[in-house]
Amino acid sequence: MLSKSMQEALNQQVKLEAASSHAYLAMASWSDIQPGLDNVAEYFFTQSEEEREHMLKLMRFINERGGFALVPALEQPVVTFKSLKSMFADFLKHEIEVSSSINELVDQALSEKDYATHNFLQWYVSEQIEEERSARVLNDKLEMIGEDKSGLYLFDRDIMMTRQQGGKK
Ligand code: OFO
Repeated sequence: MLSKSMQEALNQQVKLEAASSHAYLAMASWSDIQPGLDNVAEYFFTQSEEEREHMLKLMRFINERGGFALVPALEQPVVTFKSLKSMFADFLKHEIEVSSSINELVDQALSEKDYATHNFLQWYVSEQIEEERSARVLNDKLEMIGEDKSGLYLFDRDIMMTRQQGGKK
């Protein structure tokens, strides 16, 4: 059984995962209307769906453990970006924030001796390591490419491989 405070904290994470899904959906749509970024758009559409799955997984856990998972209200995310580089910088920043939020949940689970939640959260800990890694790799690549058009062409062509290398389909 979840404590009231654990339940509230997990519901906050539900909201953060939903907000991530929304933010990445906006990145997908913006990329979709830029010339030559079809695969970047696909990358963020997929990423957005994945964040929704993270949200659902949390909601099911909260309900299974005797809590009540709340569907969160969401604000409109940032929908336009000044460049591809700035969008990817936001992506990394966002993932770092999510990781730190997961770490706080792990802390709370430990301090409440809630080992079931602690165990459940380990999946998110591993997932965040992977997601931060992908976001860092992509930011590093963009840094190297700079304004080089053929580099950007290859970046778009190969972006889905970044997911596969991280074990994602
Ligand atoms: Fe939910 O996995 Fe990243 O944010």
